[in-house]
Order: sequence, then structure tokens, then C-alpha cells
Amino acid sequence: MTSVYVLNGPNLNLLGTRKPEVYGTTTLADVEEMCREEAAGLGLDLRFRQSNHEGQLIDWIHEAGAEVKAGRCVGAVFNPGAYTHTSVALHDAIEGVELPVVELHISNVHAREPFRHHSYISPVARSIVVGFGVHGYVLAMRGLHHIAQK
Ligand code: CA2
Repeated sequence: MTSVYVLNGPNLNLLGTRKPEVYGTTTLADVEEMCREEAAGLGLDLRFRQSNHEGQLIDWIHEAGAEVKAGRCVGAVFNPGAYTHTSVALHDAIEGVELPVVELHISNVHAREPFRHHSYISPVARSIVVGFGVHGYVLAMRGLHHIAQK
């Protein structure tokens, strides 16, 4: 079965427990359940992961890239958290393995602090989903599936 990765970066394990005015009240476990239902509808096998560590995220990007290359995966929905705005290493990892990535942000980063307006990920992302709340995960998965079918 073809897989889809959904990767989540630092502090997203706190989703639904703090800052509800920015990120809502849905927990990451709820998001995983939403993604699992969507993946089932799309006929994809979900690999849903979260890490607070940059190197772990890089390893998963490499893993997903190898799966895409082998024809077993459509790519990754990736919410890099604050690493979006700091990480050349994540940029290089995505570029290095040519992983099809849909960059996702729960909040509209462009309506927030100026330091959130720049992304190191966007130049190597296939597409971007921003500001739809946690529903963006479902939209991003559908988009990735659509791209893979073309
Ligand atoms: O809007 C998004 O999805 C972000 O990627 C979330 C990151 C933030 O640094 C980006 O600028 C935009 C932060 C994730 C941390 O999430 C929390 C959730 C609840 C409480 C505290 C942090």
C-alpha cells in the first residue's frame, strides 16, 4: 500500500493544551485521527510522526524520500513548527532527497510576528497550506494525493 508521511516539528505535541486562541483546542492525537480517516479514504497508509529534534525530522525526511524513490510513498505533509523560520538543514534535507512536501501551518504565519514571515522550507516545498487551522492537514493530504496522481 502506498504511504503518506505527516511530519510535525517542535512543540506541536502541545497542540490543544495551550494557546487555544492561536492553535485551537484540537490535540495532536485528534489530528492524527483526522489524518488516519482521510488517509483511509484516499487509500493511503499513514505514517504520522512528531519530534522536537531537528535531526530526527531530517532522518524521517530521508526515510520518506527513499520510500518515494521506491514508488511506495506520495510524499509528506510537513509542519516544521518554529524550524520553518530557522532551519537550513531541513531545507537541505528536503532538497537532497527530492521529497514532495506540502508545507503546512495551522496559523496564518503572515498575519503574525515578522519573524514568522520567512520560511526556509517554502522554496523546496511543492505546495503550501497556511491558516486553515488543523483542517489544513486534511487539505494538504488531499493536495499531495492529487499531485501524485498527475
Ligand atoms: O502555525 C503553525 O502551524 C506553526 O508552524 C506552529 C509553530 C510556529 O512556531 C510557527 O511559526 C507556525 C509553533 C508550534 C507550537 O505549537 C504550540 C501549540 C500549543 C501550545 C504551544 C505551542
